[in-house]
Amino acid sequence: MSTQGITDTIAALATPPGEGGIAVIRVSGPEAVGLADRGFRGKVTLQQARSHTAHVGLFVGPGGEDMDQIVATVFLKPTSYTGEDVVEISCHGGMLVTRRILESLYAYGCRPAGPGEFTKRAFLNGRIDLSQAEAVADLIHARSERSRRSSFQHLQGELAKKINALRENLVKTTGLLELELDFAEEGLEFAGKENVKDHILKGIELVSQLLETYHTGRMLRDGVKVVLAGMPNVGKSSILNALLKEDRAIVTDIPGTTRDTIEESLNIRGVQFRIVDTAGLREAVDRVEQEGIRRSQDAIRTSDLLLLVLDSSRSLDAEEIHLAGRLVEDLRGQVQSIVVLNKIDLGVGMNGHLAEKAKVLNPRAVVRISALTGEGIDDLRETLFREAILESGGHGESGITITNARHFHALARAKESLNLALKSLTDGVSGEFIAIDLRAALDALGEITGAVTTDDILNDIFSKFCIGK
Ligand SMILES: Nc1nc2c(ncn2[C@@H]2O[C@H](COP(=O)(O)OP(=O)(O)OP(=O)(O)O)[C@@H](O)[C@H]2O)c(=O)[nH]1
Ligand SMILES: [Mg+2]
Repeated sequence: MSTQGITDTIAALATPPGEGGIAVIRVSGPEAVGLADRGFRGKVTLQQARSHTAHVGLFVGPGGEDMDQIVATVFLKPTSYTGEDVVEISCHGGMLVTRRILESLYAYGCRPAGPGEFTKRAFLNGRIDLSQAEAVADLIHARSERSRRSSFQHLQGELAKKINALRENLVKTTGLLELELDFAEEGLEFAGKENVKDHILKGIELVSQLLETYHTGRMLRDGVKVVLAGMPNVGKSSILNALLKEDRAIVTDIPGTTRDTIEESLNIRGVQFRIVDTAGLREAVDRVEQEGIRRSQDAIRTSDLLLLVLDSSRSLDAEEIHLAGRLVEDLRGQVQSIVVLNKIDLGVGMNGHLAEKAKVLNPRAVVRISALTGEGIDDLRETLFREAILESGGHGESGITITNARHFHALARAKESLNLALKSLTDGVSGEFIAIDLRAALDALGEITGAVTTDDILNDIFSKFCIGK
């Protein structure tokens, strides 16, 4: 696959639509310089311009009318973003200005770019590999510092480097195995069983390490889902509000105030959290509440971290204790949890029984707070941060993290094939079959960087981009 045959020149707004100081329109393709030049009036023509130079001038439409004063920056192939000739037109950032300039470019012979088409061309021209192309989208969408850092690392080609090194090793091993097959009659051995085994084992280890980072990686990308759960009136909504520092959820002293789940995002020291407030758990009094509680249970099951909130100031009746006990039973070992003892401003009541029960959950931490006075809220934030990142196998700053589902599934297939190869090897199966499994692993790994790819994969990836990227 290559851009041979790409003859059209594309144009699109690269900055967000709307009003701003400046906007940038990107033009890329074999005719980029010539077509942009048709609207450009400056001291030199863009065709005379050297690569990586910027030129002030006017932009005029096909009817000769002035549109705006612009700066045109010329990047000649191959050292441009797309690997093709590129002109970036910086104009004033108005909806109408950008629209008129774009329309003129279309009139001059450019075609409107599709979603992700610039980045797709960069990939097809070998400027970046597929994992880097995807990192462009992830970087743009990064909402937390950690996620930005991880995407940037992929953009720098760190993941590709690891995958390529592994592929090279496996290619060599597979090559030797296949060579051996050609000389089977002579009984020659090139690969050496131990050597092959060694390479496969190393491959499995690396792939497993990468796979393990996915849970944390996904949390970094989408945010850590933290669910506030507990009996009615214990102060779940108050805690949500205290964490957000705003009056987001309705708080009253009527048990059963929260009906529907509420989700809000919160950034703690660069980590994105999705905090979910839920309806208090009890035998529901009406159908609305019943549905609310069903949603609470769904949220609890799918949480990354559960905050089990208890009212530390009062003792519970038998039914409440029974329900809490059931929740604790249901959750045992399923979800990581933190026990939050709320309302400490009221003094400690007789709720020891439940706190005792909650120990079955083997909570990562017990935090004492007052959502009313704010005492302990900072401690709760710190605990959230620590548990979510440091304790969940979270990674140092330098380790590579898998954040992309496509990469995860490709790695999982590679691991499966490597395991099959290992089994065949230990079972003494013919090298032919081992080579087939290794080839399958290589293909799966190659999908990550785009060394092996199909139009379907590419379309799927780039259709998720916005236009202009
Ligand atoms: N004294 C004191 N009162 C609190 C504290 N936190 C919450 N409350 C009060 O407890 C009552 C219930 O608070 P909510 O936040 O609505 O409780 P909830 O758990 O969301 O209740 P449901 O939505 O009914 O499940 C309200 O009157 C709050 O003002 C606290 O730390 N100290
Ligand atoms: Mg509530």
